[in-house]
Amino acid sequence: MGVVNVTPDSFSDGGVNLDPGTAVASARRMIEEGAAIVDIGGESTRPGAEPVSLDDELRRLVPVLEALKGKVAVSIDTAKAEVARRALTLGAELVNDVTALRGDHELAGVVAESGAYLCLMHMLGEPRTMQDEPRYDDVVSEVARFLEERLRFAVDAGVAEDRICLDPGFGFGKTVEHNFELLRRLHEVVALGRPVVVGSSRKRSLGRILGDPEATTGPLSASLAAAVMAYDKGATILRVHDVRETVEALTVAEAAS
Ligand code: HH2
Repeated sequence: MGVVNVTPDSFSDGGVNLDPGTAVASARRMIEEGAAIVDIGGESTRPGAEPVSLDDELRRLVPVLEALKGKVAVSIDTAKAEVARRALTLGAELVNDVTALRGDHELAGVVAESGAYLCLMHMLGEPRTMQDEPRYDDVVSEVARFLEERLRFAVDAGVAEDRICLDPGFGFGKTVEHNFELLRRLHEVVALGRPVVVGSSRKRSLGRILGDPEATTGPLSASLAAAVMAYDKGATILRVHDVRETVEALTVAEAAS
């Protein structure tokens, strides 16, 4: 899954794809490089990010979705039912909701009615405050229990279970140690029986484990190592900014497994 953030402020590619033409070209390039789907977002969820209005999110996304319609498999990265509704009419196939249907009470119905795929992600708190001393007794079992509960919620709301994938939410209300514990024990999330998505690409924990306590991003080399580890531990969808390099790394990992 390639990442295209149509935002001025995303943590690693803010501004790069804010122009619709550039975003469309990036999405097409990622598919050529081997992505199966491109995740398009109009609101940053980086630590400390302020929410974006519905109008602003639609203004950023609609021209990009219109240009990609019917040409590229698209996932829409939003927590807003209205954005998802518009994206689905413009051909999006998957709704990627970092709030796991807790943000907008209408979103579950929109996904259920459309028959789209759905990604449910774990986040402790909300982006503005999520990195303020996150605490867990056991991060992996708490994340797994949360995802199991949100999976039940989505199914009860009418989303077909076989359309749902789960994401432990690397970097969303987690310390460096929490993130690596989740990667180490990813099989406990895989055991829930749904495809698992991991989005560790360029995240700050990768820069911090390399020794920079103030890092806000991680380098490509670390992102590739994390992607290969996640793949080896059972992840089926890797959400990444650097598609070509990740496809190459995963091809080697697959050949050796
Ligand atoms: N990470 C980000 C955004 N959406 N969705 C899922 N399912 N999993 C993730 O790990 C995930 C996500 C944050 O990364 P990015 O989109 O590059 O940055 P920003 O939120 O600053 O736009």
